[in-house]
Formats: sequence, structure tokens, C-alpha cells
Amino acid sequence: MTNSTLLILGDVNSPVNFTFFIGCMAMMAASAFFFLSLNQFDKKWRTSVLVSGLITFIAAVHYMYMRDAAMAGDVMNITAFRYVDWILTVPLMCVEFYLILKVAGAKKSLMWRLIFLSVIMLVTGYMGESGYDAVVWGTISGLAYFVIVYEIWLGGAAKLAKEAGGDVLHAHKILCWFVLVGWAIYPIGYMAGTAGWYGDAGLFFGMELDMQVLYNIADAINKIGFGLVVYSLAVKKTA
Ligand SMILES: *C/C=C(C)/C=C/C=C(C)/C=C/C1=C(C)CCCC1(C)C
Repeated sequence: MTNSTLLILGDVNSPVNFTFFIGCMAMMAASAFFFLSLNQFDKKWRTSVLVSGLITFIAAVHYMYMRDAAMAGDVMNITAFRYVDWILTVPLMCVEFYLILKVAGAKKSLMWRLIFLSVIMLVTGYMGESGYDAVVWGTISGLAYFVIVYEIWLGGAAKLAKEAGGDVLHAHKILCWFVLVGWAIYPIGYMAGTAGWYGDAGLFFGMELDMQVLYNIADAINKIGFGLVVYSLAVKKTA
């Protein structure tokens, strides 16, 4: 980490700290929205929307801590909170795929397979960000990511979605796009923020800053957007 990185991270007015702050507010608002909407849904769909709210709520809490760490210029702690957040919320997103596909007879094994892959992806990513070879561990993480993409686009999950058809198939397809495009922002952020890819200067503001801003943008898109897709499926199924 360079001195300028430290200065900007520790500055109240820095764009990075602002995205931590606004990210926290957005996650809180989304959580309130999901939780307060629960009563309107058929029982079968309540769990799905509840999980949407849990995902944004867990993120909101971690964003408060990450912002504090950013204010203190403490990059190690931002990274630690980031990965604790992800290791809780990404498996919950895998649970969402399972819950939606349950109507087509999805088995728990599908859910556990996705969760297992996401844990591999995140643990190896954390290794790459915490001092071990960022290229080697990032590549392993990327492979796990590709297997997840394969499973939901072309594997067992895709077959179940086709069997379910209608609104479920439609929602599944949108969630698949989130994973393919929205989740792809993370490895880009990782490459901008770790040594061995774009060079140590970073693309825009400097490595560490690029990475945090990209992660924050990606989180807002993926956690809130993903939740809204599930929400609107529940609305359709209840009507
Ligand atoms: C709410 C948080 C989400 C959806 C986080 C998703 C994170 C990823 C898809 C991270 C992926 C990574 C790679 C594919 C390679 C480099 C290391 C990671 C962990 C950044």
C-alpha cells in the first residue's frame, strides 16, 4: 500500500469512504424494504424474500465496519470484513437458487454443491488478497467461479429451471445474468487491486482504491438487484 492510498482511505471526504457510506445506507434501505414486505406473500415465497433481506442486512452491518476501517486507513481490516461478509452472503445467494427451484423438485445436494463451490472461490480469493500469490490463488478462485456459472447456466440448475418454466424460469435466467456479468466485476476489482495483473499503479486511483470502489459497486448491484428479482418473482407468484 502506498502513502497516498493510506491518506485517501483515511480521509472523510474521499470517494472510497463515500461509497462505503452510501453502500451501507442502500443496504439498510433494501433490508427494510424486503423485511417489511414479507407479510404480503404466500408462505411458500416468504423464505426467499426473507433471505434477500438477510443478504442486504448482513452487508449493511459489514459496511459500517468497513467504513470505520477505511477511515482508519486499515486495509487489512477492510479485507477481513469484506470476506466475512461474502462468506455469509454468497452462500445465501446459492440458497436463493435452491429455494426458487424447489418448485421443480430441486434437491439439497444442488444447494450444497453451489455453497461448496462458493466457499472454495472465496477462501482462495482471500488467500490471494492476504499476502499469498495473488495470481495463483486468484486463478483457482476464478475456476471455482466458472464451475458455478456452468452449473446454473448449463448444469443441473438450468435443467430444473426449464422444467419449472414460466416465472421461475424467467427469474432464474435473470439471476444467471447477475452471476455472469455482475459477479464478474469482482475478479476485475481483484486484478486491479493485487499485484501481477495491471501493474502496481492501478487503473484509476491506485490499486487499493480501485479494488474497494469496484467491490462496493458490485455489491450494490448484486445484493440489491438479486434480491429485487426474487422479490418480484414472489409478487408474481402471490398474485
Ligand atoms: C455479495 C457478494 C458477492 C456476490 C460476492 C461475490 C464475489 C465473487 C464472485 C468473487 C470472485 C473472485 C474471483 C472470481 C477471482 C478473484 C477473487 C475473487 C474472490 C474476488
